[in-house]
Amino acid sequence: MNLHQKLSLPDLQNWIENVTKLTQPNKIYLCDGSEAEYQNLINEMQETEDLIKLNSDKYPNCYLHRSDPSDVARVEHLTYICSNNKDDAGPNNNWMDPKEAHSKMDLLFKNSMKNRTMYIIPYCMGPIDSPYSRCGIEITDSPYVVINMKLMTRIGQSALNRILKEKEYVKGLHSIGKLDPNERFIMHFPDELSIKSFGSGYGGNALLGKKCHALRIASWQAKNEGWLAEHMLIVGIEDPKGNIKYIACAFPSACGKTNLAMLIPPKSQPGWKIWTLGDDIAWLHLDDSGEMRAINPEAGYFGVVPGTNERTNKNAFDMIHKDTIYTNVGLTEDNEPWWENKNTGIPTKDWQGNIYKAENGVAAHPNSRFTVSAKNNPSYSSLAEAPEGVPISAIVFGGRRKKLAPLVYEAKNWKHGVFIGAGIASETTAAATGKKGILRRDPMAMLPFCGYNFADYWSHWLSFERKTEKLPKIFHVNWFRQNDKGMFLWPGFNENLRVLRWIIDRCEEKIDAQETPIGFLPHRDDIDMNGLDIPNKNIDELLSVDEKEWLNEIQSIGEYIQNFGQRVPKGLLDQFKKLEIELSKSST
Ligand code: GTP
Ligand code: SPV
Ligand code: MN
Repeated sequence: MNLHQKLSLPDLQNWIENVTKLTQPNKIYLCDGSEAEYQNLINEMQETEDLIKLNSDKYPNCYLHRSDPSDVARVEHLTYICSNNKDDAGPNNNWMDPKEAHSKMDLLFKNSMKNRTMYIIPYCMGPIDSPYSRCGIEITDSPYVVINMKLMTRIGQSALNRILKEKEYVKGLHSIGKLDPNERFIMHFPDELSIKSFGSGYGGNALLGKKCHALRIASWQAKNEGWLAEHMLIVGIEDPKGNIKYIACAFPSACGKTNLAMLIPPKSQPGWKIWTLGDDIAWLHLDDSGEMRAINPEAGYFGVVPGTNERTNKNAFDMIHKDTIYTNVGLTEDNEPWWENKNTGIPTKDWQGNIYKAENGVAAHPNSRFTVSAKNNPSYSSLAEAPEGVPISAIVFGGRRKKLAPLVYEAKNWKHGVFIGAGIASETTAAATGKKGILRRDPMAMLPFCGYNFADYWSHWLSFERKTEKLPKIFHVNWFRQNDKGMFLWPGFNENLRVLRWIIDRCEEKIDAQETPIGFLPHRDDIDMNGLDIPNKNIDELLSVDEKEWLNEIQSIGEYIQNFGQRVPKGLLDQFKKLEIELSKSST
């Protein structure tokens, strides 16, 4: 069969033909998703030095990719939502008129694949037989993208079969161009279900199934169809009796999702187990009975490397010792990957391949990443491929905040929970270019990823209360509180299970809590501190609410949401007013 016959959908054939004419590739290759194809690409990329083979005794089937030094993170200022109607994109997005955006992009794509192979990657986001899954096709000139998509999604013939049957799929066009930051744009066309990305080979900018499709485009589809596409991990927590509860947690980029999703219970918590469903994205649907269920649209992890070690995240540490693509880490003399806080080995080369000198800074880029199939995770859940997903008992929001936000608190009801999500603030991290450590509002951890106007997004969240009485409870956590010396007050990582246990106890209505204006906080004795050596004053600080500071916080949230004007739902403004009144009363 020739390519035309294999892609037997007129719309798909036309698109491929148009892209071919525009980009002028040397060769066209339709990916079948096989292991042999993966291995061939790996071999070719070693020849072109796009990949370096790592020490095969200690890191079998592992490779290092070094990206262009100017292309190491997402570029929020170059990412656009090109809705037909500007107001649909909202103040939370950069917007460009779709016609203008297409002509700008097509100029860049003109002849961009000359002397290159054009890869066609059919992919499925979600279990291949799930009614909740959605497909797409990414066209790219980057073999690095192909091998990453192979690990991160389900690519190849089965996805193509589903596309030919459903006739609806997201069209993603990608070229690395010249990797010139001045010719780099990530454009989304939600009304057309299409994406055009040029000039970057970095994960979130180039693996179009991930943030571009599964969040920006999918969030818009979800709004129109009554579901949610969220920047959330999904995890199952098994108690010593064998009961498993599932929760979904939204934390901003590089704020602990991967770590929480594969936590190993500390020794002092015998009998508890953690099962990973997903570490970055959740698609949430109400089933026929009104229960909220989640699937993970992805099939692999694109995780932050620095900080991963035996103590912080042993599952990830073990998992990335085989079948892993590393991007932008350092190297040891023995050709082993090295990163900050690996706690073993000595780096000799930095992430750009230069001789490593401590005085020049880090060996691994702070946003260096691993790509690995979820199947390699020791805590991979047997329900991760279940077409019907898993029932969600709690939604947990979080952020990276040195001050103010307690370790954990619970929303009083759904509306209040939506307000808490809308008010998330977090310190910026290396996952995006720009200044780090700046506190910014990041509603539902979706600021860089919501494909439409936040005001409409909040209305959509609120609408779920009218659809079902079985909604999950909503919580907020903060693992990142510091004392005045800059030390973390909470040990975090595996010890976070203690907080998850409180959350589950609350969901099961096993314990009561202290009511405060910002929500329900744990009674000190209800968080199991057995085996932890934390000064009482730290615990008091972690579980306290400074009402004066909170009044300032709520007013700043109020100012933020009012930037979204007339479209902000009344339900959210009411929450703001109620809280402002309550806090003004109690803080005077
Ligand atoms: P994205 O992949 O960018 O969406 O990030 P993520 O939310 O999955 O974050 P990840 O789990 O990779 O953690 C990011 C950084 O935070 C890593 O350097 C971790 O070591 C660190 N981290 C994660 N959990 C904790 C915690 O509980 N406490 C502290 N102090 N640091 C943490
Ligand atoms: C994030 O930045 O939230 C990530 C990495 O998960 S990326 O895929 O680049 O978006
Ligand atoms: Mn993420």
